[in-house]
Amino acid sequence: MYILYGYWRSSAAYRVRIGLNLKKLPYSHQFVHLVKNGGEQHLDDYVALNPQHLVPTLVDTDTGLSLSQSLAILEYLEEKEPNSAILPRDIKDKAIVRAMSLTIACEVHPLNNLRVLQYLTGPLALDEQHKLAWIEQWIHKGFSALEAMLEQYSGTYCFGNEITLADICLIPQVYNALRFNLDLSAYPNIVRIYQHCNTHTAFIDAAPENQPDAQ
Ligand SMILES: N[C@@H](CCC(=O)N[C@@H](CS)C(=O)NCC(=O)O)C(=O)O
Repeated sequence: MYILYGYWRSSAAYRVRIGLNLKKLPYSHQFVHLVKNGGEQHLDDYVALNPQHLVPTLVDTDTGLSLSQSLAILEYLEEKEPNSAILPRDIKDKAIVRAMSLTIACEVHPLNNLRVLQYLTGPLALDEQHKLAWIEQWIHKGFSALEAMLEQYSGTYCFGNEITLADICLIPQVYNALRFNLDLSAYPNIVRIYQHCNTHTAFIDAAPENQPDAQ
């Protein structure tokens, strides 16, 4: 059994929800509200579990493991629960899928994380318009790079015709971009794959609006 500490709008928790759903692994939620009372990710009990002050954290009650970092969690699940694989077997294919995934998870997402935005608008006194310009800058940089990779490698999904870790990373990031009303017309492959993934129950059930803590 798994326990997922997450928040409905967290892209990184959204990734883990998709992975758990794809592998049909039952899990229970522990909600960590990232905004209320200055952010429950900073409460002592949660920091004891995850010293990074970030969601998600996955607890595996079978092994007693408590794990942070969505990509580490997804790779752990992939090795422990290999059904419905999210990484190709071929080492070159697997490396490409990881490169696509990291294009989102390392180059885009961290720059637009809540605490980064709070630092920009707090200590650095950026106004709302400049904050949005910052968000757009990093999403466009990452999506341009990914679109070129998709041109080369995509099929129905990011890599060929099977769902992989790359789709799991992409869909929450597109959700995030749409939240900020970004124009995605320059990325036809990204939009096509986003729309297609969102017809799949694993993605629909993981969507932020379908979470019990969604407001
Ligand atoms: N690289 C981490 C990122 C985790 C992360 O940034 N989580 C965000 C939500 S998507 C968070 O907890 N933010 C809280 C904050 O910024 O205070 C992962 O993939 O798990």
